[in-house]
Amino acid sequence: MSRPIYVTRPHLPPLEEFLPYLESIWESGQLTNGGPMHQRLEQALADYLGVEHLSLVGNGTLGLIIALQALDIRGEVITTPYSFVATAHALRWNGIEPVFADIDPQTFNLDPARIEAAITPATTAILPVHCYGTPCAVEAIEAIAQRHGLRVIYDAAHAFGVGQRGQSLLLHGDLSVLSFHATKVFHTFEGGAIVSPDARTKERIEHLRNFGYVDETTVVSAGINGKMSEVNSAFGLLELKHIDAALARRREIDGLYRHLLAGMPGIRCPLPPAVDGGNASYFPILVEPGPRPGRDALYERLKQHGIYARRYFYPLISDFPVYRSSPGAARYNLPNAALAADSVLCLPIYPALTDAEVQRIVQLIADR
Ligand code: T4K
Repeated sequence: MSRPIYVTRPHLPPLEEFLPYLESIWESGQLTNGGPMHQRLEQALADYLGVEHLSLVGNGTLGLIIALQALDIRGEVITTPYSFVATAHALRWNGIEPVFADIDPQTFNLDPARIEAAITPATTAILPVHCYGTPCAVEAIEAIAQRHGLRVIYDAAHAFGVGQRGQSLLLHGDLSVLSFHATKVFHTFEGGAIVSPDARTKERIEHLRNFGYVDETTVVSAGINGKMSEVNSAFGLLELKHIDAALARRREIDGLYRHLLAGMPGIRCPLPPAVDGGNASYFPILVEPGPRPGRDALYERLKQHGIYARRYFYPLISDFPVYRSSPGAARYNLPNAALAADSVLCLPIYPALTDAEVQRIVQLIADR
């Protein structure tokens, strides 16, 4: 009986490698609130990602909530329906109305033309997602933002380590928010980070993530508990030692899938290969309509064989009852997103996945 294969499995280094970090935390007695592990991880991540100002947070969702607070975003924000539900939830938690615009079918990211068409006098910002780690049309989005005086916060939950023309993707927009959840390319069990353009914004974010405290007696904002603990930070430091090998293995798997799936009737690999700065965080395939069983039948078939692929992102965020009455949420307004939600299947991809397992998955797809 083969082991179950999930859409992802967290990378876990040998346990012995983590013990010295734990000993150090035990010795220091500092468990959270910006201790030495936290400080070291912030610096190490900023260096690794090629950014200057990075603030750790407890998870990506808190990161989005805090980022919106830091820029004092109100009113309406244009965002994508084709994402994990946390993207829109972060708006709602700030009392902001999400306005859904359609995606570009090539990239699964917000289509700049549809963003511009959705702007109203109440629009204050754009919240695009670098879906599956594919860069958004950053130049076009920034041009729109400038023309209309809007802020841009990138949900970069999938975009750890993604580069464009040798530069970090995280340098675009007013802020970028990463997720370090266990299912992500780089993880700290739970965690995330906000990348800021300057020291002042970073400082504001750091007050917000610590209840608004500046010092023992001064509170400057209605902040929240958005901190990362020392254990999570220490694990991040250890993970960073393994990240290049993990990314290399992901890219290998990405290449193997493409090779084995090439020319298979009814199956398309919609994204470019994860070379040139890609992080191979997901491996979406498009199951095209035709005589063979469709996407949902394939999803079920794989499940019967112990392979837990996922329909990221089905349903669309705009299809959930809490968002159905938001502006732009009707399916006729979002034809590309609706088609993607109904035809994409994300295949398992993670460093410990073996070539034989990839072959088995592809064989099951071929035999459907
Ligand atoms: N923005 C975007 C665009 C996002 O994708 C996300 C999160 C966020 C914002 C918010 O960031 P965080 O607040 O989460 O930091 C998962 C993750 O929970 C979620 O972080 C992620 N996006 C989303 C795309 O995927 P589920 O509901 O698919 O999780 P779950 O528990 O079904 O896990 C998927 C598979 O991973 C499981 O079948 C088995 C495997 N797994 C999972 C966990 C948690 C493991 O092997 N070990 C584990 O510990 O949402």
